[in-house]
Amino acid sequence: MDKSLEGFALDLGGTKLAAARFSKNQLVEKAQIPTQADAPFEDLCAAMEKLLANLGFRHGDRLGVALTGCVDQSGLWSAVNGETLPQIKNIDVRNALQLRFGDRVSLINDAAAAACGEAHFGAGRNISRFGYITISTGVGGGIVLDGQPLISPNGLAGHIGFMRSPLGDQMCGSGRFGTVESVAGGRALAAAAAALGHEEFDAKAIYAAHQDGSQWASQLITRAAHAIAIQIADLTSIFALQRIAIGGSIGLADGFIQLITDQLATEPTIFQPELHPAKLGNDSPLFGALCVG
Ligand code: ADP
Ligand code: BMX
Repeated sequence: MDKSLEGFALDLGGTKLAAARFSKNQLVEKAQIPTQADAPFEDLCAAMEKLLANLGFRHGDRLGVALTGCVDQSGLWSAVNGETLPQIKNIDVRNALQLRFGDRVSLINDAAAAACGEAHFGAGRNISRFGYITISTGVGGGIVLDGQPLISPNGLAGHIGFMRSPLGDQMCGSGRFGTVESVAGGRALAAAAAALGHEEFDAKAIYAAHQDGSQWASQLITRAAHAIAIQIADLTSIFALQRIAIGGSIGLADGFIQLITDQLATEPTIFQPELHPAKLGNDSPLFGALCVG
């Protein structure tokens, strides 16, 4: 793994598209726009190109790309939750991005990238059994054992949002019923609010309502944190994780980690790893995208 940070990175999530320029191991410049989630791949590429151009990218520069969804070893990209990016199914993303940006493009799942970023530059430094969970548009994750990310040829390894939750009661856009993502992801929170008659609330607004003392919003947010706490204990039983970093805009929202901590405290101690906020904040996928591949 190349752990020096020199070049450019992109992070395409279900809600935002971020780009950054790195120099001498530092993030020196960043730009961000909303993800056009319903747009065809060509439009997403055009948005990436524009963001990168504004940061001074030139064809052939080093570029690490983190993508929400599954990227397999042949460079095919598919959304696992088809409701997040409806147009992204079996897209030959490696060839397309290499044609557009040059040969020095590498690809990785966004949450796996964030896990690597945190493992090498953030909350997971010097931790041999480390996990990362993002609670964002969806719920994603990465496991890094002795510095090595858990990856698979089909790109699915680490897609922990698609674990079942005992709190799940909805169909997920992945086709699995009752996933953690269908309880705690931002899209799921907005759908649950709409089902309660609060159609105009996205997850950010639900969180603000929770902080303002709204009971329905607090119930949704507490349930999401509970689902994540159960998931953390499950993951710890499999991987004996010592520390988990929490990221994503919901995960990093003020007080959310405390809600997870409160629920995790009801589990036997052996299933309770240390919880930390992602030290790189929302930039973890950008750091990780550039330090792998
Ligand atoms: P992405 O999924 O594109 O990586 P984010 O990590 O920003 O992007 O997650 C997007 C989700 O987080 C959306 O559902 C959005 O409503 C929600 N969100 C954004 N800001 C906040 C906030 N301050 N508090 C709680 N939720 C937020
Ligand atoms: C979903 C899945 C993962 C991703 C995770 C977090 C899709 C489109 N995405 O579980 O690949 O890592 O969300 O992604 O199936 P984000 O969009 O919330 O940042």
